[in-house]
Amino acid sequence: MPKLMIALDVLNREEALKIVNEVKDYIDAVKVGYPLVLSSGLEIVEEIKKICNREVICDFKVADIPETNRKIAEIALKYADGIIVHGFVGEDSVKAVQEVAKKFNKKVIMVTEMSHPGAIQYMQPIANKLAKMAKKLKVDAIVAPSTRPERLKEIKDIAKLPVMTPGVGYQGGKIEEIINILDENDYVIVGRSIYQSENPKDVAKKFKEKLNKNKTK
Ligand code: 3DU
Repeated sequence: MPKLMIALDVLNREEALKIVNEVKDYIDAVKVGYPLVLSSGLEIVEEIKKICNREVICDFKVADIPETNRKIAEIALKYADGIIVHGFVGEDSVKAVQEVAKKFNKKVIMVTEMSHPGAIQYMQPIANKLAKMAKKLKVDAIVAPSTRPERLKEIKDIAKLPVMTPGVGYQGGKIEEIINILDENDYVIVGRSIYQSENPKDVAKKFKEKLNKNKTK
């Protein structure tokens, strides 16, 4: 059964911790990004881990020269279990982050094709190449879109790596349409559908059940 990762894109510490506390029994991992870290500080990662004892990944989509990437990774990976980087900046920039991650025994997750409509414009044409690069570099996982199941499958088939897939819920992706592509090493990322709901706990539970039941193979 694929894992459920909550994208915790809320803008204050109290709300973030309250949601983690509510959903902790139904999630396998937490993704934090600029919205929460810029408003609450990177220490929020430690606080989240204290509450739920789950993997926490920093979605910083790091996309700079190797030297700057290295500095960002050194800071983020003191706290987080993994960091998301962009692949389009080239192998050297990704490798710089991998070197830091190796030191801390943490994960590097590389974006191939994003899930929003605009990703078709510039990312999709190079995404299969990025998937090949991810495989070559042996990153720990890749990001690929659940809004386009056929692309998710193609990218996963090329990279042969675990996938963290965003787009389920608010962006239109459906678990039923991707479940047969995924396995127990993959993560389905859900943000707004959980944290903006009236009852995040119930919604997280429902997503978890869907991930468990929906496999039709
Ligand atoms: O659409 P949601 O609210 O379920 O959130 C999706 C999360 O995944 C959010 O943090 C966004 O920044 C991130 N993400 C994508 O949506 C698409 C990508 O290709 C990569 C990350």
